[in-house]
Amino acid sequence: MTEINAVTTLTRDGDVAVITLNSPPVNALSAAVRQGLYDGFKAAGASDAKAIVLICDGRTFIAGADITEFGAPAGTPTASLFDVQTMMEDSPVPVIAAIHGTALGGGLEVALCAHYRVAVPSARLGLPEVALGLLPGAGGTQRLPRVVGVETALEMMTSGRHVPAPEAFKLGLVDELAPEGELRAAAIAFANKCVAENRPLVKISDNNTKLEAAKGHPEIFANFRKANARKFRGFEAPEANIKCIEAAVNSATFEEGLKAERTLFGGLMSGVQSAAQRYYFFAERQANKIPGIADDTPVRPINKVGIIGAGTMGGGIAMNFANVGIQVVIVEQQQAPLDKGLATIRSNYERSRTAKPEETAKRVGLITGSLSMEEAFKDVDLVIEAVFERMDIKKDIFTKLDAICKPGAILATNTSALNIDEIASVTKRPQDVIGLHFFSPANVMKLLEIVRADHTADDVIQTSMKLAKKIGKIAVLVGVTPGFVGNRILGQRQREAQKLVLEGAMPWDVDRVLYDFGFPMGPFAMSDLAGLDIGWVKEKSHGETIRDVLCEADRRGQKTGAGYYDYDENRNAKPSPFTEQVIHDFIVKSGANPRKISDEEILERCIFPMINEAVKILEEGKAIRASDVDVVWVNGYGWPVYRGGPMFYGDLVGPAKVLEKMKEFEAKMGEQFKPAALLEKLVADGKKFADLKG
Ligand code: 3H9
Repeated sequence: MTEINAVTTLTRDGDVAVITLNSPPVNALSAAVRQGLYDGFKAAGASDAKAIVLICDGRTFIAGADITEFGAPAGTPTASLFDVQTMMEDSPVPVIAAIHGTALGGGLEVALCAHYRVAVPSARLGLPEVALGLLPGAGGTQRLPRVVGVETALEMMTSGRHVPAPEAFKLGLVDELAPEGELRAAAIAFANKCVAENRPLVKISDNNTKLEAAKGHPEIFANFRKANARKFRGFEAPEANIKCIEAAVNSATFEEGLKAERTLFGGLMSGVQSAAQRYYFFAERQANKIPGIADDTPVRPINKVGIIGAGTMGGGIAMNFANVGIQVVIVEQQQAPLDKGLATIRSNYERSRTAKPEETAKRVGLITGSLSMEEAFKDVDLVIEAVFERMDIKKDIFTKLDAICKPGAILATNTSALNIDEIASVTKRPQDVIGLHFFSPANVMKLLEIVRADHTADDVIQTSMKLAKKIGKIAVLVGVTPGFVGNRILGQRQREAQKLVLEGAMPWDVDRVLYDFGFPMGPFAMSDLAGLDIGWVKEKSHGETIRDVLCEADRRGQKTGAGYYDYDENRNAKPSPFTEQVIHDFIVKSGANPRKISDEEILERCIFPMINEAVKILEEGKAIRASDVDVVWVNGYGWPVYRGGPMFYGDLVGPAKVLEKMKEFEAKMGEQFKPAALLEKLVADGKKFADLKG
């Protein structure tokens, strides 16, 4: 064995040279990996090997460029990725990439420069750069469509999808599927076969057949753009990816296409969106790290979960566990709501069709119902309570759970607002009590706020964090505070949206500004969708708020064809003269004059108090770090990922500007805008929001 460098070795198996990378955690293309590859291929090429296999140790093939190097000052000059790729493509002997785990981004771009690819069935291949606000910048945009065709390349590159190896095999991206666990032997055997059969040295860049098919058909691109306009709204990277494939089709040579790719890649790389999306990639991973709780903290086994409440929330939560093979028992007080809840779960599964019918049946079978907590919960490892937001009801439930559940069972509440310390206080085991705040619909939404109460044990937190990952959630650990992190910040935006309307902005003005900022919809459109009558009681309604008047007029949102907006039969919204009149009357009644409010003011009034509130949350230690706030808002509240999150955006605007505006608003409109003391300090110290820790 020859050690090429710290992360690369070269070995020999008969006529085949084997280059092995070992650069944990994901064999990303760091400077050392690139240099190792370059020197490894050079050494293998200089030997008498008749073929070369590139394989990786550890959990995965190369998972892409090393994102931590992006934007960092260049170190000692090393071989570039292009040098490595040229060396591979021009090798006089066949080069075979042996793929397990994931071949992503630059990793797949390297593999595409091998003459052949062998993969195990569990491997996944893709060009996910779009998720980082980028495009494949090492020839991937030019090579992929040459292999899989233009339409498939468009879909793969703009979705960033990780394609399973069996599908990649059908697409021609993989030449042979190797038995699981036998990749090295299979790749070497494949290499020997190439030699024995004198197989051609396939150079993808030379083959234009699939591009020719798309030449003269600009409608392929036009249709694709049109079909995905909603999905791509606001993002720069999907369009740049599409342009690269257009360049592949329309350029006279491979090199010309490559040049277009370079230019577009450079544009994205220096832009704000990619910076935000790359920041967010690490923010999400950072959220898993809990200071003071080591990653190897033991977890409690969770094999059976109990849920109280078969409503929309309880049912959605149950599906998460059944989806990963965990048994669930749901308890309700009455048979009818229990039956209804279980039927809804069944129909949700049938409608979603995410799994094969037999798998769906298995999942449905894992969820049972009961009318007795005593019966159902005596052997559960975790109970999640998802009933009305009333403290007396929750206390009653937790008193019972304390008596019923086995020692060591985790007792969780899905409350979105109530004080979990108070709930825990009725039990003799507050160390086992935690908040698991799912977002609706709980089987779809990714975010999970895990709420640490005063006495919650470390292993209960660790178990919850690991369990969240297992069920596909993105978990953020937060502290007990009204509304926790997400809703507490949301409260600021909602309050300002309402106030703006009472000063003269129309609901559709506020919605438009927030929609243009990148939110999927504004607060008033959202209210109409959810139903204006949520929490509204007819008997107690006396026209005291705009909502009261709208509900009294039977304008209860989309479901009644009218709310803040008027809706046509296809639920298309139109500004409503009725609502406008209601608002006008309210303003006149208050003795004020409606004023013209600029889009800039709408945005700043909605967003800056959110940033200020986030700083208060960090000041109070209710979130661990600034980036956790961003993870909550991107995942749970539709903050556009290309703006990083409220904290990242705050840094873009500048803490000093946020402070200045909050002071200005405070002077004009009072206390609600009082800047957080920590915001004042942050500005005085010349620091950034990103520096804040809770
Ligand atoms: C690119 O390739 C551009 C090219 O076109 C070239 C242009 C010239 N770099 O996610 P995990 C770390 S762009 C550096 O928890 P999993 C990650 O931060 C790149 N670090 O594991 C974490 O560190 P820590 C295109 C990376 O098993 C650890 O690895 N490629 C990178 O759930 C484990 O990660 C991508 O976009 C990286 N590229 O998922 C793929 N990737 O332990 C991005 C990961 O300190 N990566 N890390 O927190 C992924 O999608 C997932 O990490 C992967 C594993 C599926 C690979």
